[in-house]
Amino acid sequence: REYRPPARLTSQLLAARAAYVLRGNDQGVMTSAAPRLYPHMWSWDAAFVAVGLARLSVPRAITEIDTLLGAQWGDGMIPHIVFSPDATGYFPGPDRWGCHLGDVALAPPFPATSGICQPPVHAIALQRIVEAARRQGRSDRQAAGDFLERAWRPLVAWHRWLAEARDPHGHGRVAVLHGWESGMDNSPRWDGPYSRVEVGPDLPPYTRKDTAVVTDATMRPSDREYDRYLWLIEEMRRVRYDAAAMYETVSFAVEDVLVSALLAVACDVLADLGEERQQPAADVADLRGWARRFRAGVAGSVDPVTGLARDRDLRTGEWLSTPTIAGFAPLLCGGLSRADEAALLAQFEGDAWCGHPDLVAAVPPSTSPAAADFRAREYWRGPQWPVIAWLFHWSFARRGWAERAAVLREEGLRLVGAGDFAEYYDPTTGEPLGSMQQSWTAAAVLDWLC
Ligand code: 9YW
Repeated sequence: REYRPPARLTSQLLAARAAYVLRGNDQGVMTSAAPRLYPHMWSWDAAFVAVGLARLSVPRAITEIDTLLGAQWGDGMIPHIVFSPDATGYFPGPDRWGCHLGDVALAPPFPATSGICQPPVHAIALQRIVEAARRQGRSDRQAAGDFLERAWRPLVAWHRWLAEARDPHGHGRVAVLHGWESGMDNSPRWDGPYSRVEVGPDLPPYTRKDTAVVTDATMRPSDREYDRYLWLIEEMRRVRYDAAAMYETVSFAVEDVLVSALLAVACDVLADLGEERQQPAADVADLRGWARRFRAGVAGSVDPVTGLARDRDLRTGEWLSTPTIAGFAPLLCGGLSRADEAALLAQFEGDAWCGHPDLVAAVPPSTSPAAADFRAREYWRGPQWPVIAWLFHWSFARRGWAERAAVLREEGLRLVGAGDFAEYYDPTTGEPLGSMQQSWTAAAVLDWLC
């Protein structure tokens, strides 16, 4: 509790600094997720970055998503990392993934990519770009219209791939085959499934690079966790990233309730845009069908005792009920009865979550501060992530809960007010942690302030 937060910047200065961060991380046609720790493009970061960029330059926001879609795989998957040809400072890099080396049929030869995906928030970026363009002049509106035309098929293909390759039995929940696919790498949600991943004796040796940048190793996943992360990649490589084989064989396979909720929302957002802009009716019908299916899957995961949504381990069949922010997935996509939704909202705002008395800012921590698993400084095990606050803010606004959305914005700005644009924050002290000048943090702030 020693950290003493510096003074809050004015909104004007904070917005200017956020713009400066995105400018500084801009490599031309892609924005690094963070300057030193993550010198490449990450899939869901790119979508949030585009939301922020849309406030500065509609064409530049469009370029960001064009670059990402340029790396889409032949089956529709959008890879979780698009490697910058100009940067090397990240492990596992392209060679460890081995996707660009020729024997992975579906991967593009260039740019090099990873072989897994991340949460499908890209339709949100498209919608925000279209919306930002509406407030601009004719050329931006034209550019956004053309972009929608060109992004339509790739985005529908991406959602189709998630629905088919990652939910082949129609459970209404998307399977993730690596903790990284959830975007919440070492969340306690995954402790059970990871404990069942047995690292093979033939895991090729490796050297981490992240702990050279974030020198307080306790803020990052442990070496044991990394062994498992790398082992899963090994398993995927051995089946040449074939989606069906991966779903059957990779030793980590979990239905992710947050990703499922985001897919449901993203399908509706895209379908709304498609209807408005005369895209093919058959695509719109597919999107609506997936939205319904995944919304139902999310609602069906709710724990009758706690009211929180749950992930499900596909390898054991068991529901995973660790109380993390993912438990609030139904608030993003809807689908609960009014009473259940009201109870879940009360829980979100209550003293085990946003309203916990120890919190500096009332935005959702990644894990409940009231839970045994809570670690205030350990990555996805407790800290507050501004981008997650933004996501709930955006969803609440979309669902018509204007006052609640306004509170998340105000509290989110309190969290990031000193202008470090940290990756995550200690909820009990407000100390900025992980990487500074993180792009998606700056993007969230820009959207909030501009
Ligand atoms: C890593 C880039 C990414 C995010 C993830 C986050 C982290 C990468 O950084 O993962 O190597 O730890 O967990 O959600 O997209 O910001």
